[in-house]
Amino acid sequence: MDRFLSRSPVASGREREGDENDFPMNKAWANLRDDFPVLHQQVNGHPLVYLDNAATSHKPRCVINALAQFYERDNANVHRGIHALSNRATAAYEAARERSARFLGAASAHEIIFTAGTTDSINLVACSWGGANLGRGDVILLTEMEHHSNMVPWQLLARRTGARLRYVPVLGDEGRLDLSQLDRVLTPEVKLFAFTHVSNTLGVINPITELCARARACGAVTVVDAAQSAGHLPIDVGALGCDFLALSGHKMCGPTGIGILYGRQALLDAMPPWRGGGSMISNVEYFESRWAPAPQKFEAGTPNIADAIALGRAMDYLDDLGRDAIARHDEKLATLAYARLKAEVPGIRLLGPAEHRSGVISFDLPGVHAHDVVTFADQEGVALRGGHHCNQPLMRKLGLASTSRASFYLYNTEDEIERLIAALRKIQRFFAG
Ligand code: 7TS
Repeated sequence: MDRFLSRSPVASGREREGDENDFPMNKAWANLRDDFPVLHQQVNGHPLVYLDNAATSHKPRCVINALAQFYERDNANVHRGIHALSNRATAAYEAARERSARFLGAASAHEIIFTAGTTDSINLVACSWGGANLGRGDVILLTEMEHHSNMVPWQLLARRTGARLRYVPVLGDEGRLDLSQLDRVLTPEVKLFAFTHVSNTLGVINPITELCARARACGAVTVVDAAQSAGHLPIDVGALGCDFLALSGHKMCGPTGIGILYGRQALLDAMPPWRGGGSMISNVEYFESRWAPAPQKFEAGTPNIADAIALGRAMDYLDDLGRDAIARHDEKLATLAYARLKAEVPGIRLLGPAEHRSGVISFDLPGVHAHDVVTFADQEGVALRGGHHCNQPLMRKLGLASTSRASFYLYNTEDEIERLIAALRKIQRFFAG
């Protein structure tokens, strides 16, 4: 826990109340579930227990209202009109960029590119930076726990450029990276090292500051996949020293269809555009064009204006709660769930570490397919995910076809762990009988 407390406070622009060691730590935590309209419903005759937050999170009313307000009051295209609504829309869109820069500790809003999400952000780096900088003999280093989104774009790039892929191994069910192998795999041919901050299957939190430092010492550019961490842990790209960082709004209380690529200014300035169209140019002739500076260079066409603005509101919401407090909440629930599942569900195989972990817990109930687990849990009102979680190579390495997964977030409670365990016990009794 101390590692969260030791980080520098998040620049939210708002004062937090209460003692750092209190939990919940400020007024915003009181009645927090009331902020999420979707949580208050029955599913199959039971109050909903939503434990599929690694797939997507729910949205607080302030984010939903931000969307409605934009369409009801300010709707216009950005960066082109000089009428009142267009000016308002442009100001709000660019304010969301500034907000995102503060949220991530970026040096300037010019380092924030709005994308459709993590997948889109990683493809941008692969196409633009990768296409311009990689060639035969170069190595792209990944880890064995990467989501397909942080694997397939690099495979496509390797095929195009002749670069090779290499992997940092994962150590067994506990899921930690085998850092003793880093010197062997992180060699001077490695031009880019892409790794996830938090695994969406293992719940393991990787030592990304160390990975960035090691990569930098070797001259490799770093890409951090923050899809599972940006709404859960404090992140400061300056302190971290990464070159690129990707996130999805929908996993951090924001809307779907919006995400961010943070990129270090010097790299963005040197990168070619990856998509052509309106808004990304400074001058167009019939046979050639010149580009606008970053970030516009990477945002061709009409952007996702309303969702970017609502994402900024989600960042306000998260920082009002305090990302360090959210991290402690996730870890507390996940550690408790891990211990109780192990003690109370006979034969369960749990993935990921027992503690110092994020809120994602994958497990295998021997003799019951993950899809059966999820279907039965749904009958009890408990929303889980079953499958390979876009981690097929990792699953194969662990000798599994699929797992069931419970993933916790800020609105989950200890009572919901009770409901999860009761559902799993019932499933076991059904399949035993
Ligand atoms: N990287 C990680 C670590 C992820 O967990 C995900 C989505 C992505 C990238 C892709 O994010 P997207 O928003 O672009 O789709 N993970 C999951 C999951 O675990 N269940 O559903 C989606």
